[in-house]
Amino acid sequence: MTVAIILIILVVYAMVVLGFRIRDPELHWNWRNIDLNDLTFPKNFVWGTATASHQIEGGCHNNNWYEWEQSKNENEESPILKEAVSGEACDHWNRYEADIELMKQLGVKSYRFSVEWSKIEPENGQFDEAVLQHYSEIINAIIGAGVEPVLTLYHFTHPIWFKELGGFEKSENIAIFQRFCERVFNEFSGRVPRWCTINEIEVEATQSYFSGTWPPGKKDPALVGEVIKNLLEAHVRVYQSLKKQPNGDKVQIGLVKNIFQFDPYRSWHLIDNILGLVMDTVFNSAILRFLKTGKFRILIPGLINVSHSNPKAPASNDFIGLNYYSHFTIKPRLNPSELFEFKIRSNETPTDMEYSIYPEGFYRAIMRINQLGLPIYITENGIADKADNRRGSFIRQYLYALSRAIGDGARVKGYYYWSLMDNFEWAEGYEMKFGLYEVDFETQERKLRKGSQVYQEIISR
Ligand code: IFM
Repeated sequence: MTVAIILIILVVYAMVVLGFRIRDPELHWNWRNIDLNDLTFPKNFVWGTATASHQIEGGCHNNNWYEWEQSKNENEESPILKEAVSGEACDHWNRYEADIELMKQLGVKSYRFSVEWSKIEPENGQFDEAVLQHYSEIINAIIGAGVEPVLTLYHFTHPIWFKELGGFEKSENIAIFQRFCERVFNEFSGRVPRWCTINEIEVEATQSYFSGTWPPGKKDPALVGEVIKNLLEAHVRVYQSLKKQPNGDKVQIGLVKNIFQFDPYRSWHLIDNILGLVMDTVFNSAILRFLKTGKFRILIPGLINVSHSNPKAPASNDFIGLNYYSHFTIKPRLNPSELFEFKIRSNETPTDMEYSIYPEGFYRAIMRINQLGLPIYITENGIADKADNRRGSFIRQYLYALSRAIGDGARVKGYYYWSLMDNFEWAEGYEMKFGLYEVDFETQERKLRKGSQVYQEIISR
């Protein structure tokens, strides 16, 4: 009996730990043997930078994040670090021309930005022509500067009226989102050659419905599954519909997927491995499987039980956008309200966010997403580094990893640094400095950071 139990434990251990290791092994390179100047990028490789409307524009007073920023919990605390509100942000709405000049100085040839649904459709079914005209002028200015516009239709924010209808918790609301996407597409598809439908489905669903740190601040794992399912379905329907609109066959449309690996804090530890595997299923593998096969399933007994299928999903991306920052190293916590924690290992270099610098993970993520068989754009990659003492080496190491992945067969067509300038970093408010340009939020002055010059240099080479 005892022998049988020990055997069962060993088999489970081997299946989980080894299975995990074999599928996506945690790489570590010996950086002393690596020549960081050994970079090769294909001809016509696209160098760019990225932003999102709520984080930079200012004046977003009608969306779910605006409401969230004004809210307080039962202890009268704001959900945002240092009680920040997005407010005027970088005032990009008015300063876009000067900001496009900054892109030219960097040497980037492409710019990924998002449009603000709550400004374009302030009431259900009512579109604001003046706002559409303003975006049209921004797009013209981008093109006029010799930069290619890449437009994201949904980057975490939606109008308050949409939230009140249940947002993406309800599948019947997908049609409303689709109507908004069609309207924007029909305005700009003649001038915008690449479109991202939805940004980081998995991040929004887990932050908003698992940790509860983003609006609507719920902690309900079942809703995590439901919202991921609805956002995936929304992507497929929007893709299918936009492809049938004028210019649909001429432009590229794709989803933006964030990959964070969930590596075990201790590689030998069964529980760390199981936790990593479960997190990876929700965050990565269930979504990648849907994109590849059209079948979606998450089953975590007692927490999430959701399934869906759409045979059109495998043919619903002209490219895939990959956002990559780092991995999380996970371990259990003996606390009934928080069963696990992410802990940076002592031998890793932290960023200002709660994760480390991990360029090998960038290589892993690219090789993993490459299995979809689609052209890849790195739609975001960057570091929060207020002291600017890691940004330069971050850029060198991550671009080395990218070049190596391309050398090993990954079909990466372009890279967008996150972000053009410091901006409103969601629950972290203005504390996280992701910008190539530092922003003084009192004076709105922008200044290129020293570490960012590495990006400028590599582009010019
Ligand atoms: O600022 C965010 C962005 O909105 C989505 N991807 C990650 C970035 C940095 O955290």
